[in-house]
Amino acid sequence: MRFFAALAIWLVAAALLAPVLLGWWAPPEAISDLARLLDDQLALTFTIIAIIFVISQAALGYAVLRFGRERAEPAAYFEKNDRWEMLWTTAASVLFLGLALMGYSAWAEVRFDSARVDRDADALQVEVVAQQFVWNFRYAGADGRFGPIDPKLIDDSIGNPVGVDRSHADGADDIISPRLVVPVNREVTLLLKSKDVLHNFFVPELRIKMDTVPGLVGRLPFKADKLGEYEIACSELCGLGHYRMRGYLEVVDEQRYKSWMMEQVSYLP
Ligand SMILES: [Cu+2]
Repeated sequence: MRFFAALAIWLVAAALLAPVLLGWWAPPEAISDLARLLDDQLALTFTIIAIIFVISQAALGYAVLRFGRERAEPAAYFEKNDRWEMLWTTAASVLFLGLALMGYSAWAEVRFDSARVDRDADALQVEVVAQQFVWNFRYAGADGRFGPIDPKLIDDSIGNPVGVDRSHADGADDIISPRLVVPVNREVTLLLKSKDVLHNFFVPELRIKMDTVPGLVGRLPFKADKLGEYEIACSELCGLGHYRMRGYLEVVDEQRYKSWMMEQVSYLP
């Protein structure tokens, strides 16, 4: 009986490890330095945790095998052992604090360093306006300045879902697109906004996600280094149509970006 109990423990442990070790579970391809940095951090955490997991599950199975109930010899009993207590508490603290400190730089990279306003100067700024249940992307146009916004001007039927003031010089050339098109290897800063409820901007390949909060502007920087089309998912349950709130990020070369921009300009009212 104890043999089967030990075997069951080891089998369950193996079944939990298999999807990761055999590559059945893997995140989608990373398309930025930051995504790879986060992946490395995750891999390091998983590796350390997996080693501890294997050792502890092996020991658990062994203990069941060795000291199972049918055995005549009882396991030694002791109330407490300060030395062991100290040892594993210290080991766990060092491990968790160490991982947190190592991961901190990756986290700070997005939340502090690259999100700094003064680093935005050369970045392509794109405003992301979420609404139930679509994504709108606004580019500042040739003048590089976003026009003022007035909620009274919001009108989806004339292609003005964000309410940009077209009569203002800054707003006349603003481009509004249902697709997020960015040049490859270019710093991009997204300015996240919401028209109604909480949404969440998530691109799995970039490993970035952030809430869009009504009344606030979230800054989300990224630099994609691989051409392609990637899905943007709304990652916050935002209403009945949440499941179909999906957009696309298109990473294109500089030339394609320019021609796409020209095309958009030709659609301007
Ligand atoms: Cu949503």
